[in-house]
Amino acid sequence: MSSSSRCVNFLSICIGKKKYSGKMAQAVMTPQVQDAERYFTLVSGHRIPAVGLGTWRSGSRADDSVFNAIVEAGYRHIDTAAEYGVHEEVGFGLQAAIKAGIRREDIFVTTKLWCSDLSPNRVRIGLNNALQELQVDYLDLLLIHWPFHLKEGASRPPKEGEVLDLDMEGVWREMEKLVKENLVRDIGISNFTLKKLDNLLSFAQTMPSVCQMEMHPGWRNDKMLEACKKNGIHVTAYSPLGSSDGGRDLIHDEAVERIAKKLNRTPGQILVKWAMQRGTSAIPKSTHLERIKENIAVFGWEIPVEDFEALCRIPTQKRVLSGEELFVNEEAGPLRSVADVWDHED
Ligand code: NDP
Ligand code: 1BO
Repeated sequence: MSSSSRCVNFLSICIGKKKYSGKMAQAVMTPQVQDAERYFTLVSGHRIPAVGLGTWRSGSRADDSVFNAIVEAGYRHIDTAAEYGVHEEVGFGLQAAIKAGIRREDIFVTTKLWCSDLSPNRVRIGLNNALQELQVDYLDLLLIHWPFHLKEGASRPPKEGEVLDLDMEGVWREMEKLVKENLVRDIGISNFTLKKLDNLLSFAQTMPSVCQMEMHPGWRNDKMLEACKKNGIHVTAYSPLGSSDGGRDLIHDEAVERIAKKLNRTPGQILVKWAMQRGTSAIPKSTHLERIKENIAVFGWEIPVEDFEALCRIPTQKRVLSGEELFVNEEAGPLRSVADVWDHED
């Protein structure tokens, strides 16, 4: 949305001892016009905003980032995870935004079950912790963060015996119950392979609505995108700018920079828009207000086909997040290599 399509009020909100201040952006375009571009519809019938705020590595700035993203920049989707250690900060930001007048039902909150909660008897505990820390009484989307079961407090990389058997069917059944009880509106997956997706679909009674995967022009991950599309599963692109991990500097990629200059946009906007034009939502992370605003200024324009295709031809396809540090134990296994993590599909 361009700044000319907004009217602005200044506001100041107190949550506990902290004051949240900002300029409140209010859309003045008709809702129908905004919605067509701003949302994707999930298999459940619910809608997911096309752009969300990532919170990995946001640390103590997560509360201000969330508040500013919602109130000042117009975001309606916040992506977080128990493992990011920022649930409480995200909760403060959400509460401040709600106090500022944004309705809870207009904000899409995604979080993820960490690997130590991936057993049937831990799913509800993980959910309850998330609800309490985020100060919400339901989640819009609960994802399996990574499809591996780790012992509580597992080392990185895991020691022998710290990667446990995973009862995926049992875990999914428990997640399905959370949907029936209206504690979670949609359930989904992340970091899955074709093999793991096929297995899940063989027993799922409630379809995964969303699959979150690393996706950017440096790791297109076309196979998973196609498989998800075929099964009606919406894909969210994580690390759409090339990752907080400093892994792939797409912001300074020659093709991205050239196209940004040609279209009079920023590299960040080109990368987010590329994700959207592939039919995926994207969750760029930033703790800087100007970048938060920049990354969502992606509506009302398109990347022309030839430039979109040039971005799809960027060579050196490589994951940034391989999962090696999290799950691989070369000597003891059960995952002895990155190839094992991804079922030898890359
Ligand atoms: P991103 O691809 O979003 O990149 C974030 C990095 O880019 C940060 O260093 C940020 O710095 C910088 N940045 C942000 N905007 C701009 C801009 N406009 N111009 C230049 N630099 C910019 O990385 P993430 O890996 O964080 O992915 C996004 C989100 O996806 C995560 O935060 C998390 O919520 C989710 N995720 C999910 C995973 C999963 O396993 N399901 C795995 C990884 C991520 P700064 O903050 O200083 O602006
Ligand atoms: C440690 C978790 C990886 C980012 O989602």
